[in-house]
Amino acid sequence: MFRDISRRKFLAVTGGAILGGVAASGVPGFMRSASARDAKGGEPDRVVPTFCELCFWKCGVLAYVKDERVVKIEGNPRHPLSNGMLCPRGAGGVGALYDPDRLRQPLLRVSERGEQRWKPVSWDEALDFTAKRLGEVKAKFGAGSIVLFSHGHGGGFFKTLLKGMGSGNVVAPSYDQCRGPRMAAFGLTYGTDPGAIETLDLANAKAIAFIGTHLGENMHNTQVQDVSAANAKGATFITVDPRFSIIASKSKHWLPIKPGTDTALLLAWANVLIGEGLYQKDFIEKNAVGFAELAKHVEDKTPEWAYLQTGIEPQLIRDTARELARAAPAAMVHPGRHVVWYGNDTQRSRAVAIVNALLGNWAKPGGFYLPATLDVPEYKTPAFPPAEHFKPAQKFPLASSALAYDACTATAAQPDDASSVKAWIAYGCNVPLTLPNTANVIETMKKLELVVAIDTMPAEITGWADVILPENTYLERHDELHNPPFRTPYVAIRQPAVASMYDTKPGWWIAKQLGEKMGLGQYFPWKDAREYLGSRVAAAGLDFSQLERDGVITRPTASIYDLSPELTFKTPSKKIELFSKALADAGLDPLPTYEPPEEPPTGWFRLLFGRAPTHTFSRTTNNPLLSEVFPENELWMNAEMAQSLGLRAGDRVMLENQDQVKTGPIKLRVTQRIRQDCVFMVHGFGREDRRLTRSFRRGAADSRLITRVKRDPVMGGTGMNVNFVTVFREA
Ligand SMILES: Nc1nc2c(c(=O)[nH]1)N[C@H]1C(S)=C(S)[C@@H](COP(=O)(O)OP(=O)(O)OC[C@H]3O[C@@H](n4cnc5c(=O)[nH]c(N)nc54)[C@H](O)[C@@H]3O)O[C@H]1N2
Ligand SMILES: Nc1nc2c(c(=O)[nH]1)N[C@H]1C(S)=C(S)[C@@H](COP(=O)(O)OP(=O)(O)OC[C@H]3O[C@@H](n4cnc5c(=O)[nH]c(N)nc54)[C@H](O)[C@@H]3O)O[C@H]1N2
Ligand code: SF4
Ligand SMILES: [Mo]
Repeated sequence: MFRDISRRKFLAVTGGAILGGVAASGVPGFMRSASARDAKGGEPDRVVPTFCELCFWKCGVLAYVKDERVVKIEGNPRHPLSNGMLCPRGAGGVGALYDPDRLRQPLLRVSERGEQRWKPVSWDEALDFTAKRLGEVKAKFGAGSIVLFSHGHGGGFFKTLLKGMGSGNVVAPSYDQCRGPRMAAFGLTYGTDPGAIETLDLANAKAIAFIGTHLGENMHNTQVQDVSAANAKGATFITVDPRFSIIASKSKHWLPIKPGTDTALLLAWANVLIGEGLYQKDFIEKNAVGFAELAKHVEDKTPEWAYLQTGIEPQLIRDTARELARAAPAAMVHPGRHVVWYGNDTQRSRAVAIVNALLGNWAKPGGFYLPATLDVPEYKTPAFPPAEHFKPAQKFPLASSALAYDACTATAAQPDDASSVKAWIAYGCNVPLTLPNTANVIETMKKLELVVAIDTMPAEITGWADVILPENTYLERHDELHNPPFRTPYVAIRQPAVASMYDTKPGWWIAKQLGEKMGLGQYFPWKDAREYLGSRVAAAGLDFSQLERDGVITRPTASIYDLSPELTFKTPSKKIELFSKALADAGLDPLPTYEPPEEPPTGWFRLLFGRAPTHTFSRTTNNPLLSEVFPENELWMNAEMAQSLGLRAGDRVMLENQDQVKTGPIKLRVTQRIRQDCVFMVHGFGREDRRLTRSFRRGAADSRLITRVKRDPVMGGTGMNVNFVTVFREA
């Protein structure tokens, strides 16, 4: 199958880079692969610059094409996110293109949902069906009954379609199952969130504390490069994690915290910084409100108090706080990204924001920098009709948008209730594995009038869809421009390296066709994506042919720091709000309070989960190249616990949670690198679609065991680290 790319070579390069990286530079994993000539034994016919979709960081890549096949992918040296390097997943993008299990043509269900019987149809038939059914649902239940679950860059075209229909229900698990609490917390404290490409000056930081956030497993390319640079310059890392993560292995201090107690640690750090007068006094005086209230609030949150909660020795709490203070303002507590852990997550993220404020690192080298954007005007289209919404069962005062979890709950509401959800459109979002409690999501989907899936692969979501619209992969399509706020302002283009394989189509084309069939053509007035992109780029005064040639256009940044003593923030007080009046007004704690987590009963473990360097959720678990490097997930268990349960490394074990949900088998990894009270697995495995020949039933799915969530009272995030499991050998 891989007649062009040598699989062995890929394994040698990626595997070597991960391990070599760990050993040498400390932070694992990207690869600067061999030259094009090495890869294929000859010059490529062309090299097409585009950007990656193996995760959502969107690094610039160069696709080497020979005989109309992509033979290799490298980092685009011009692109400021990749700087010529990719993470192993990005390099494995060829595997996404040539996965023989890909969806190949539009499919219509011919039986009950869940029976997985399909009939291949023409695009015309699939699109007619979808447009007609969406129209019927809208006519009967209103536009507010239609929801779009979206993840991935092409989702924008479907958002336009949804808004054109009059629905405001764009939901994203990357919000309420991911970084929502951080967005709320930094919004409340600083008036702005660090953003999708976090505005962290990691490379210049002299001390960085990582609260859980497991860079190294979390392979966001630019950040891994920046942290490697900081490491090379001798920065001090402090990692707070119940598990000895890759970044913990590169840290001066590993704080193996009791899960769910981080807010106690952060308050104790604030106690030390304030109590010992180590905070940036002048910065706080000129730039923050609520210091007196904060000082009083943390007065009794001593390291001795925190020790009883966290299990971290008081002296270590003091030492690490002092170490951060010594490096300040070039010191930070990394704000993390996936922060929906225990329900009180916005408050924990507020504590992170507050400790950063005490370090005085806003707009300072080695702290949070001020990004810039290369602005590209929008394509002019008519205004959308007023947006209708479904009615969530519970309202959250500071949720920035409709929530994915609520969309699922609202689907299960009364069948005749006009405010409940009736149709799901899923774009690049594998809802049954992505929302907590797979079995519940599946039961919910049975109640829907319509499920539409736009995907590249068979997946749990496509298995339940009425119609499957197969998108081509990122290497075969144009897409929306990418110009996020960043230290280097830039605009990047995604463009096809090779023609579409099979009978697959780009997302922009699918959305435009549906729009036209639904009488919403005015929102897609352009002929094709190239015309759309070209006209936007020209309106920005940029050269489109340069963008097509280089893949990216950058502008120098004036300055990403502001060293003036007094800054202005986008909060109501125009200052950093240590004490949050907005939270007080909403009846919530204006200063972060610590809630002790529920303890696992004796004999039970807390279930934790995270990433592996070579995979992105369920996106890559079937990828022929990446699945060979990391074929299945394992269950991490502390060695003493394994011994007391009579379990051995490599055993196939089953897991059962507090609600008698069982899953597995999964291979046991016995290690000293995790606390005794928890177990850990990588998310994205335990696939249940038989069409996935490489990942079907390999490993286990955390999502099935997450039958309980604890909602964040501020923004509605679903804290998912609140499930307990027992572990036993497979019968
Ligand atoms: N249990 C559990 N749940 C989690 C997490 C966890 O760790 N554990 N993590 C949470 C986090 S942090 C996030 S951000 C969310 C992410 O979860 P999702 O929003 O669901 O994102 P993915 O899992 O990446 O989506 C995968 C789907 O996109 C498809 N896909 C891949 N490429 C393309 C493409 O080019 N076009 C289209 N149309 N489809 C494509 C894949 O085939 C797959 O079906 O999950 C959250 N949910
Ligand atoms: N390779 C790869 N990289 C990715 C992704 C991917 O799928 N694959 N996904 C991307 C996305 S969308 C996101 S959101 C990020 C997610 O990556 P991060 O934001 O880094 O995610 P976390 O949930 O912080 O990371 C899980 C870590 O938290 C630890 N942990 C669990 N409970 C606790 C606790 O109570 N306290 C503390 N201190 N630590 C705890 C776990 O042991 C684990 O090491 O990764 C991004 N990068
Ligand atoms: S971090 Fe890796 S997977 Fe994500 S966009 Fe960059 S190269 Fe692709
Ligand atoms: Mo995420």
